[in-house]
Amino acid sequence: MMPLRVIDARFIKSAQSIHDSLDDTMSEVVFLGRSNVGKSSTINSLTERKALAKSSSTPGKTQLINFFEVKYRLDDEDYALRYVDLPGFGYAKVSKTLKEVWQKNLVEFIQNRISIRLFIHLRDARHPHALIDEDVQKYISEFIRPDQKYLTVFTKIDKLKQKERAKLMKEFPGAITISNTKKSGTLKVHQEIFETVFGEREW
Ligand SMILES: Nc1nc2c(ncn2[C@@H]2O[C@H](COP(=O)(O)OP(=O)(O)OP(=O)(O)O)[C@@H](O)[C@H]2O)c(=O)[nH]1
Ligand SMILES: [Mg+2]
Repeated sequence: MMPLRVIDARFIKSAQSIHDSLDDTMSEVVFLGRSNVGKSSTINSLTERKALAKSSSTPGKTQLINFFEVKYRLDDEDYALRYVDLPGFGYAKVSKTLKEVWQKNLVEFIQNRISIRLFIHLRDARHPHALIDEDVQKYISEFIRPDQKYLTVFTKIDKLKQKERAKLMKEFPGAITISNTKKSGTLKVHQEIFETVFGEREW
């Protein structure tokens, strides 16, 4: 069997809200998480591009809803979907309601966008119990549809020692861990994306 791979990835459009977004005819995978957690870097790792999505060490780099069209190839067949890079939610140390910390436009987008099939919630491997992330997970669980899936991906796993990694994975068995600096973990994320959108496979 030929391996699953991305054969094409391109930026299509930035939108301010659901109202000026692309038509909703193609399946979408959204990347959401705290500012600076590595959403844009993860999109670059997955697509093997250095700067498809703009990343920066200064939090708040991504301000708009950014759409990318991504083409996968598996066994000589091509499959198209979209990645959506979202602005991060804030740095609140104490948990607040989502509406307070995140823009209304984003809440509207993630709750009402028909074409979303997968929510990839990126979380910092060093702070797995951040209140804001626990709130986001709970919040998504309140409106997630039967045709949608939720996935936790821990970023910056390179910052953890082996023992800490093992502990994290034991505690979050359904989660995937990645490093955008070491380029590890991306295949598993691709397989989750592919299965969610195009159906289950034997890998
Ligand atoms: N060590 C390490 N650093 C990472 C990893 N992923 C991202 N970074 C760094 O974290 C910083 C933020 O990355 P971005 O991809 O811009 O984060 P973002 O979530 O898109 O941020 P906003 O757009 O501001 O919400 C950059 O300096 C990246 O180089 C990782 O897996 N490991
Ligand atoms: Mg970003």
